Amino acid sequence: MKKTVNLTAILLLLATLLVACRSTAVSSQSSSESTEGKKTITVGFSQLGAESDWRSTNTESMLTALSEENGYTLIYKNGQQKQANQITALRMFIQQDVDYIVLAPETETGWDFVLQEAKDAGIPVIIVDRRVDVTDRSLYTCWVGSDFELEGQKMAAWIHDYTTMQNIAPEDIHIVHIQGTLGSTAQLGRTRGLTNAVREYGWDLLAQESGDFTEVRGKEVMAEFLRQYDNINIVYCENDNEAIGAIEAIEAAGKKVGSNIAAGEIMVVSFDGINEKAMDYLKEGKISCIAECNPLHGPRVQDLIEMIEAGETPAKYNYVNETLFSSVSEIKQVTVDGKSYEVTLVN
Ligand code: GZL
Ligand code: ZN
Repeated sequence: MKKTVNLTAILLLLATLLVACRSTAVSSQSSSESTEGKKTITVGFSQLGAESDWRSTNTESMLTALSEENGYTLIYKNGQQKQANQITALRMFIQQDVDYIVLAPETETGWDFVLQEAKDAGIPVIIVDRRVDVTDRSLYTCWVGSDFELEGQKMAAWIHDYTTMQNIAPEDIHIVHIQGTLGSTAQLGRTRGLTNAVREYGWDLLAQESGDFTEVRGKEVMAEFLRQYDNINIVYCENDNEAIGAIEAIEAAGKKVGSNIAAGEIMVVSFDGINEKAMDYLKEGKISCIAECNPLHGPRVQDLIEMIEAGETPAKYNYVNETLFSSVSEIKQVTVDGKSYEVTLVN
């Protein structure tokens, strides 16, 4: 009898162990299950940096949308403005076999290899904000962001309409151009918008230099331009942080910013419309026009992931609609390639 008891005991012990390890397996499975028992989606998000107000608002939007309560496990990595750091982060996400990779790329080129590794690992990649320039576009599932060239074209159209209204001859428009991070889609598009207009209208483009989307560099570059040129009457800044820095340099040089070019004011235009100080400057007329660049991509990325989860195929390129902000009440809309765009008056 003793033998049988042992055998039964052993069988009982084995069964208990089996259930235990199965439940561990289940619980480890459930560790990726949120409290409501729904499977959480693990996302690796590589953000390019923290160079501007736009960027921090964008990061906040992404982290709020891809939150635990929304059913996500988010691994967030900030690249500190270095592509190498972003590539390292993507390799880590692949190692951890995340469900999705979301990439906000610093510049357009240099992504082919690491995105191929993600594809080989069967991990869908969503690009957000700036674009990647890869030979094989199947390396990413989709992109969401702004039409940066349209932003530039709308701004150039606004400058043309405004200066025409002020009866300023094209050859008397002397522009300095503070560019964004060279090679980023935002810089490439906004620069194309201006340089095409310079060629089309015959404006005098005095100089171009990157301010890297930061206030410090915007101020340094503007101070340099003021030392080189005494006839600047328009400053085309590729984001608000640069514009704030440029205005500091202009006022430090004893000059006045404003839209009254004929009276010798220097007209500043910019992009983003996030930074509170820049929006105040817009109301005061220190900045004459800001092309909106909407950073709230969190909910948009969440929608894209949920579409993919539901087995649907999202559009490859998902553009956000944006406006022009201006305090110059006479210009209520601008036309680009025959299409008209409302101007949102801010005062
Ligand atoms: C545009 C974004 C740019 C912003 C800048 O979508 O990539 O980068 O315009 C930011 O403010 O630094
Ligand atoms: Zn002149």
